[in-house]
Amino acid sequence: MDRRSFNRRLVAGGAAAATGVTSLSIPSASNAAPAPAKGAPRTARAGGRIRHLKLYAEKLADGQMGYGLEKGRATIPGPLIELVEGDTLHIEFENLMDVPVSLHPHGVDYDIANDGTKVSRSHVEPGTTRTYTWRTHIPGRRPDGTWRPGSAGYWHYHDHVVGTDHGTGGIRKGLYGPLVVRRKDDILPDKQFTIVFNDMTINNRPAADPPNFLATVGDRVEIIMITHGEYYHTFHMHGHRWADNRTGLLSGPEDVSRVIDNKITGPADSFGFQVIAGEHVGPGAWMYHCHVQSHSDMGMAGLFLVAKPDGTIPGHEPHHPTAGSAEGEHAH
Ligand SMILES: [Cu+2]
Repeated sequence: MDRRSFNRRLVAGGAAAATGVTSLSIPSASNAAPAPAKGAPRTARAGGRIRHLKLYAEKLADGQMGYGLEKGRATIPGPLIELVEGDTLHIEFENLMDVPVSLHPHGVDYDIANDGTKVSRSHVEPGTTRTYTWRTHIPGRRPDGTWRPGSAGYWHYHDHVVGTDHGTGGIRKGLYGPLVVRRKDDILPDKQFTIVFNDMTINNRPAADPPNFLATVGDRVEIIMITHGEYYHTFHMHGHRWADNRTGLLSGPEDVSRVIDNKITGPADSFGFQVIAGEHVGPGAWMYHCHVQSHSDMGMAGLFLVAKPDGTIPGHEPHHPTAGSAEGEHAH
């Protein structure tokens, strides 16, 4: 069992219960509007909350590095941080490592003192703590009449100081994580999985043991896809398609967003989407992989396991012990 990434969502819930910190990892508890009509998907509440989170950076037993919500429980990728437009997040960030580290977000609003870089002296020395503040805003019209976009999107955060002033060493070793900002009334998923193409790995895992993700037919599954490192990749998923726009969903029959099942993605790109697991295609062990052929041949491939309601997956036997643990750990 890979304890680094075991059941991240439950760990997040436990941390919230123990410290009084609002969990950011469970949308049903923290970001959902009041219960929807029977059968309708849950949607995001209104933003505007002030939220607090404790986050640690630490070295992992195998020499990699990770972010975690509790000491000794860092994961790669780091914890899912989820906000609604209008929210402000204060992150009390503690460096448990013996080298300086930082937290640098994409997509949200931060002033220069919260940039998370050495250039702006906003990094964190070993053994010390710093509070980073991220803000978000709703869309609206500027005084000059032009349209100002909101903060909503599938974003990410990462270290910007380990190894070089660009955090090249920290990112390579696993200091990155997903950041989702919802818009009020956005549809919330049942399950969320983060897939990071980092150099030639998926989530810094060895090629022989890539992450598999488990869902049940009919689940509304959200994929958060991030790329880091040196290479360009193409993210492809078998049997499922999404819209190439902010939410990955079509808003209706007039929405002209292109529907795709393959997307080119380069370093620091991020996108996300929701699918209904097995819709039109049924259960199965559906591959997902980089579609650069040599990359998939070198192991940049995993499984989106869509089970029948009885828990079985046609044609798939999770007999391999490592694959079995991988399926369990992300099945939150
Ligand atoms: Cu690739």
